[in-house]
Amino acid sequence: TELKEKIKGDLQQSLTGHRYTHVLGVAAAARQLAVRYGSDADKAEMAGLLHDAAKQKRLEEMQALALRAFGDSLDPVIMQTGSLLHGYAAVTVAKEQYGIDDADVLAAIAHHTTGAPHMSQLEKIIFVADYIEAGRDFDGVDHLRALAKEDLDKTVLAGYDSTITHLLEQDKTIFVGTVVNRNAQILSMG
Ligand code: DGI
Ligand code: FE
Ligand code: FE
Ligand code: FE
Repeated sequence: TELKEKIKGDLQQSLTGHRYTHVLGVAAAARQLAVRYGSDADKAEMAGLLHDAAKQKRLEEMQALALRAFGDSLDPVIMQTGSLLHGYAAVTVAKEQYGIDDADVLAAIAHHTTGAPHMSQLEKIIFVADYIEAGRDFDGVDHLRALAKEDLDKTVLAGYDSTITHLLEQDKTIFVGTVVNRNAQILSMG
């Protein structure tokens, strides 16, 4: 928890006030979800704190960070898009600045934006906490918050749907991997 205080201090310096508040909200929501679903609350809080640690870096810096953790294994679309890349870049921040080596924590950080085909419970918790943290205010957030108390998998699916619906409404491109991951989530739910 000494490490957590150090991380919070650093994030308060490197993030805007708005983003720092969001990160604390995700850490708190993740801890609550972990308790509810029987996951490790300390790992959930740590992943929540660090998930957006690279969000406000320049694209070139995100690319250099992500390259150190993932080499050339990342989809080129992710590599060229800061909004999709910042979680992968944050993995290197977690490893190199804070010595985090827990594979599940690092995967939860990496996959928080677009999800992944077969997410662990911790990955799902961070994916969901990013939507439902107390500071979020978008159409449908109350539905997601209520669903998150009932069924984590249904909330993951509803999260994908919320993002894709938002992108459709804004005439934004949809990363194909997001759709692939949503399909995998549906299939995993039988
Ligand atoms: O970092 P946050 O704002 O807390 O949230 P996030 O990491 O879940 O999402 C970051 C941004 O990425 C958000 O504006 C939505 C966008 N995004 C998520 N999935 C996709 C996407 N953008 C595109 N173009 N395609 C996607 O599939
Ligand atoms: Fe993010
Ligand atoms: Fe998200
Ligand atoms: Fe976030």
